[in-house]
Amino acid sequence: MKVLSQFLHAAVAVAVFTLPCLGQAGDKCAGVPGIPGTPGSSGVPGRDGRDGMKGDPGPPGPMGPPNGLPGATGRDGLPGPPGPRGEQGEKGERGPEVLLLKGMINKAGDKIFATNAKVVDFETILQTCQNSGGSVAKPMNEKENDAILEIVKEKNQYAYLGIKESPVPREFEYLDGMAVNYTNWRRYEPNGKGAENCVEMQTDGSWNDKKCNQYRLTVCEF
Ligand SMILES: *[C@@H]1O[C@H](CO)[C@@H](O)[C@H](O)[C@H]1NC(C)=O
Ligand SMILES: [Ca+2]
Repeated sequence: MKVLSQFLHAAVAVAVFTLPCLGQAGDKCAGVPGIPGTPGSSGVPGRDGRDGMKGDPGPPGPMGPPNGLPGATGRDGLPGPPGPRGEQGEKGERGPEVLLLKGMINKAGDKIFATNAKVVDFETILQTCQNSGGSVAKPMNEKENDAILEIVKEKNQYAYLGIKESPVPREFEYLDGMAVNYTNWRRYEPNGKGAENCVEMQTDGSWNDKKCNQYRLTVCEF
């Protein structure tokens, strides 16, 4: 290659120097050097080479988020079979009719709490209490909470209270819209964030926000 190129240079040089003078009519025969030509344009790019070697593994990725929150509580199971019949109590005064016969009554201050032992959804409890001339039991202090709790424990059934979630999630109010002045939430409750609009009392007296379509003990106040 190198030899060939040198040979070509040499050949061109020789050709230039040995060109015969073609001048006519006595012109001096002295060649003028020509202008250098313009460079040629680049050729098309070459093809890609073969794949290189596999690289090292990358650094570990960032840490993922902490474990997910626990899922929602499932629906309540079916109610258990009725317990054995208790002993007959003393005969009481005549009370609100619907509730008196099979029911149980408790007193706190000047409030009377009563149940008809029916386990139904919130809407039915609301209707039953209104039709009896009362309203759904709503404990407004510890003494009233304890009075309702006695009934709840006696029947061994959670009861809905006369408290509902306000339009502002996590804030609860009495059914007439008044702000609650006493609460007894269970630990981590209320946790429904707008999805559990009713409130149940559990068998230890603590409260839990709960959907309104469960079956709970009817307890009214008068
Ligand atoms: C809340 O108000 C009611 C009636 O106004 C009252 O009977 C009750 O004791 C109050 N509760 C507390 C915890 O102050
Ligand atoms: Ca809840």
